[in-house]
Amino acid sequence: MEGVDRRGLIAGMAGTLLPTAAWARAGEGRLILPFDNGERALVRYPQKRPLIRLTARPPQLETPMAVFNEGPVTPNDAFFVRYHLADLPLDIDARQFKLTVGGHVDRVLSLSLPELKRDFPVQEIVAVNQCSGNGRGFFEPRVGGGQLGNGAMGNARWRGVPLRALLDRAGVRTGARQVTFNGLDNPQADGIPDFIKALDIDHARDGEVMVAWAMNGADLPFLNGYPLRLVVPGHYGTYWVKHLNEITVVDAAYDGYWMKTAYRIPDNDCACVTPGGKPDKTRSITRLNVRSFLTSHAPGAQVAAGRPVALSGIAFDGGAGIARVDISADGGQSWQEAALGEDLGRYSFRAWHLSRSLPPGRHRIQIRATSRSGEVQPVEPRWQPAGYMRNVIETVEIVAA
Ligand SMILES: Nc1nc2c(c(=O)[nH]1)N[C@H]1C(S)=C(S)[C@@H](COP(=O)(O)O)O[C@H]1N2
Ligand SMILES: [Mo]
Repeated sequence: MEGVDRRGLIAGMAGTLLPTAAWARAGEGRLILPFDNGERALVRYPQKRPLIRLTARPPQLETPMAVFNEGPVTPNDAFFVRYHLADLPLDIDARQFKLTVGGHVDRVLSLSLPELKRDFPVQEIVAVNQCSGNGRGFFEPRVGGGQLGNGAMGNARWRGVPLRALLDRAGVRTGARQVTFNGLDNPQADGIPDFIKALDIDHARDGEVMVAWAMNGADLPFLNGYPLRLVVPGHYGTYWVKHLNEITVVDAAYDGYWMKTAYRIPDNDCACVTPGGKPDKTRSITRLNVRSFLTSHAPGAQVAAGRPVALSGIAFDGGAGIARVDISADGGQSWQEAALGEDLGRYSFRAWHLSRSLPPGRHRIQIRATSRSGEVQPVEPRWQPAGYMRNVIETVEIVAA
């Protein structure tokens, strides 16, 4: 599937640090500096522009930070890609495809794509899909797993059917506890179990969780789950099952590997432990915490001193919505409130802008978002062994001359 392999080129460049040059070349599809996380190869996959390659089998692609400066909605061809199982479907016949809804229900549904699109209410929601491990590569001390920069996130307008409508049509029987979701990718011979996720029945029926077939007005890109994926607004990407073809209502808590063993976080208020430590008790990961980024300037960017600099970026949280974004240019000693852009809904990226001039010298720009529920980004990074849920106040150093 992979069209471009620039490993040789990257190997030749190893060790060089060219922040602004790398940034400039990002558009040409050669090198990228994903915000302090080293240079990486860009590769081109079907329906995608060149993206940062994390792994090839299965494909895992990260979005270059510069893309988030194009606007609060992430273009389909730049949206990140994450898979666990190398045995993913390589071609799907939309005419043969069926979605089944079964298990603890009165009647099993088996729906073709035209039936799904025709026989149920249609709904749209703008929501952020972010991988639990987004920013894992910045954890100190280092943790195992994909060393992601901050590009394993994206925001899109999803269109589909509310899951509740499907469950109602199937008729959920009393005693139902959870709903499980399985897609067309298969378990691996080396023992990695099938990727199946579960939501509590009340969550599954909240009217917001949806089975989506379109993203930003087009069919889902193949690598983002064609022809159907689950959209779980405000929740980490792990629940957003791709190539979704099996929905099963169960009358017990589902205890498959991807719920019981993987995607667990420390069961305490901060979902964190002392760096290097181990939690005594864990729970399943759920909602996104509040985060924000500067997208207008890459680390090391040069700006004119003493003249207004247009700083801008994005903020989001797990569904309360963004109340405010504050910017510091002195490493967190003083803060100035930024203006917020258009509100596309409480699950969406929210753009922010601030114009300010900087005296000559190096400036540590910090971005701090506060949600409408009062959640604010921490000054010190929180640590956990799986490297999930990074949301420390990010710092980007820029140079005014
Ligand atoms: N079928 C399937 N769906 C999946 C996964 C997977 O491995 N297989 N990974 C999940 C994880 S962990 C994330 S972060 C999101 C990423 O969505 P994307 O690839 O569309 O960006 O897909 C989720 N859905
Ligand atoms: Mo993920």
